[in-house]
Amino acid sequence: SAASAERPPCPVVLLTPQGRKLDHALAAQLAAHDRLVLVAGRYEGFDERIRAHLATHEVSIGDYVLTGGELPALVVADAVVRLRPGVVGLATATATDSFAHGLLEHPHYTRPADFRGWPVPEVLVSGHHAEVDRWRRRESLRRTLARRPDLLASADLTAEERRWVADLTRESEAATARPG
Ligand code: 4GS
Repeated sequence: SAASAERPPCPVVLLTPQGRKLDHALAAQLAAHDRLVLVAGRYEGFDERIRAHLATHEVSIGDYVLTGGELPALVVADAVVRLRPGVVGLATATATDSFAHGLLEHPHYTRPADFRGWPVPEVLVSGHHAEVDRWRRRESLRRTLARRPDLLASADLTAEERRWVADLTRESEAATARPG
């Protein structure tokens, strides 16, 4: 019998600069399905009948032009597959990472605690886990405010985090206004 009679419908994604820009929300939506068809074109666009009758999604990985849709297909596959259970070591690693909670990641440090005289921030070697968590959330907000303030508008922040954003905004405004 026809495959369509045996399996639930699955997304059929055309990779094209004309599509919706890939983001975490779209990756998560695609990851909710057990199957995914990615359609990559080369040189010209797609036959309009593929777009009109077969595609369920048109997705772009960014506003630039490549020679084919294969790399965009791999980008979508990678972003989607890592959201599937068991693919990334800890289930929490993907739940706590950057775009899952709508903010940029805080800085990361490894060892040694001093490299060429550049120290790891003291709080991170203190062993105070609650303080480390606070530092990370604050640095995540600092980075998001500096580089992607647009993300803060839709981020889901606690009252304390909103206070930090207000403080950090004042700090950076003071730094900009300061002469010299
Ligand atoms: C993209 C992109 C892309 C467009 C494929 C010109 C060959 C090419 N696909 N996101 N024809 N950016 N596709 O550049 O998805």
